[in-house]
Amino acid sequence: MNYSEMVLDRILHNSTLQIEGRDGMSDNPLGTRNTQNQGIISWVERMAQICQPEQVFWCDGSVPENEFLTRLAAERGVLIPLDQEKWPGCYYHRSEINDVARVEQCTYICTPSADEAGPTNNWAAPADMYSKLYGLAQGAMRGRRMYVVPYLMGPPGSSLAKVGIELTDSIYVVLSMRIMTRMGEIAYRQLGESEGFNRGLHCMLDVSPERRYIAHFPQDNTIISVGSNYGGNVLLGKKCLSLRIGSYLGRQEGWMAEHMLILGVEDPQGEKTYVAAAFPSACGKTNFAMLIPPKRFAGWKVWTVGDDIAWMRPGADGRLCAINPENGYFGVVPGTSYRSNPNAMESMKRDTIFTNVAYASGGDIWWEGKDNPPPENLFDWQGRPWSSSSGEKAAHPNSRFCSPVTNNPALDPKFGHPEGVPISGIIFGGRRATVLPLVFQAFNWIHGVYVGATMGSETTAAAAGAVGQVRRDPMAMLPFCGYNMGAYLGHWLKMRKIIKRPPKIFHVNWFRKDRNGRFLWPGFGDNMRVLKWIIDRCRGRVGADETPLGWMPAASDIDLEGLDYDRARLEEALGIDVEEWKKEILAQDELFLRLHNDLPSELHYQRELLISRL
Ligand code: OXD
Ligand code: MN
Repeated sequence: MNYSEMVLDRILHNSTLQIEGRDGMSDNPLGTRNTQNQGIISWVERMAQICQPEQVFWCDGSVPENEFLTRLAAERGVLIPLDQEKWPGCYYHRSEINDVARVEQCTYICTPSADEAGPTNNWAAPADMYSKLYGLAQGAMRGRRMYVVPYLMGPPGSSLAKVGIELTDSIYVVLSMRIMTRMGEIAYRQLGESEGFNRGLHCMLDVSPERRYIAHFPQDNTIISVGSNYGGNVLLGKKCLSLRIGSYLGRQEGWMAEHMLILGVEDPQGEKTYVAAAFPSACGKTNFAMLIPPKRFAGWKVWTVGDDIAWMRPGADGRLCAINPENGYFGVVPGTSYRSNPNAMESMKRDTIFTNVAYASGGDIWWEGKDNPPPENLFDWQGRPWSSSSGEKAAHPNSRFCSPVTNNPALDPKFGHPEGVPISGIIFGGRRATVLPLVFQAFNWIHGVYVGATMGSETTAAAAGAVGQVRRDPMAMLPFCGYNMGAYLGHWLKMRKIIKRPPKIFHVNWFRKDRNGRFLWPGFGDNMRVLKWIIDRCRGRVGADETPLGWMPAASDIDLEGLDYDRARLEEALGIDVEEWKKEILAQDELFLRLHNDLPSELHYQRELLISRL
């Protein structure tokens, strides 16, 4: 008996509850129980006994169900239909003002010992957290529906795919999960009779930061999220299962769950090279994953496999193979335009849920950085009338679009392949105004692990808290690692032994600025020029200079044709300032001290080697 069951036994005694679903319309089968899996049935029953919903609604992910729930959400004001001519199938949602981003201070890893969660995670003892959260959930769905959402992360039939069941009292969550995951029968089929599914319970409660917990129980493959309705906290397939629980399972089962986009670069001869890239939240993963090459690269094409999460394991040929477990994009909206990311604009043109952008009467929407100026009669994300003189942003900086991947014109044809795509390169990158050059390549896998582990980035609006401060974010996984970060880095080192043909590892920084605060590199589509060098390195087609940081291109190695840009700025973007680097290495102390007990010694050696090279 695990901690969850012990706590449940204490709370529930012998109470029973009918869990057959109904939708209130006797001739309509929507909502009725749709699985025979005894593990699911008995767990749902126990959760319903705790939450005491008026009704249990078993979701099947079908079109009629989606229409029914969308109608209901619109009737209740959870979704506002947009102008259906202009935005077919699109809806607008406003969150509570206090519930607009992931909350790392409310996110817990509940392992039997604090050591297993490690010094970078909030920890609570599983029995204590179960008691607290089942206590909060008790009777929390009285007078409400409990939706049972079966979902599959990953392509059906993939050995990497995982099944989750999310119980939620939020229609917004159900409708978003239908976009973000493969929802319904497909999940039951993958699971069969097995009880090996992730158990996720979500209760909105009163959406108060006082009662907000996102708790993970890796040993039980269980997640409980209460008091929020914001995507990253409540779409449990995403950060909670795919990264926190996923990283824990990956270590046990010999694979990797990473905060990485996956893209394929096709050259004019049709040769395709796949890379995965880890950037912290809101640092341009979606833009990079959907990059449109500049005119100079006519005949080249970038294909998107994923924009946020990669699950990877060695394939039959010894290369690392990656799948995107998700089925949708939950991307940051402000700054997105036909100039910055046409494929994202195409992706959100239809069947999209927008959250916390600005709303114009008549059913239009707007955000800072959109191609057109703000329409008349605009209301900000809080519903207040807005004009350009308001002095505040109309759209929340972390406002989001939630769109099906199939809307993306550049979706890679291998997106749904169960075996995934072979990864030739891994790219790490942060948002750094100084120090970090535009691009360099690690000398080998272990050096690459050090480069990823010591990655730093300026904080963004994707998480609640101060914006713009440099924090160490190993592999962009600081908020998402479901166990001890030191052990996680050890897992990366171990993977080297089971990947016969490991990808090359790179670091990029699109955000370096000059003395006047201007970006040194144009970014966006022109990142293709750097990507081309990376691909050529992966394929052993181009030389590089050996520098203290790793292999680097000379400024003349980056193709600048067709770009109105001074090569001297590229030289500055590629520059290594030894004094700045000494400070950078000292700044890594914070991480090294924090992880000291569990940090693999290889990373200490790598740091020494870097010092000796400077
Ligand atoms: C995201 C995040 O939403 O990283 O992808 O916060
Ligand atoms: Mn992310």
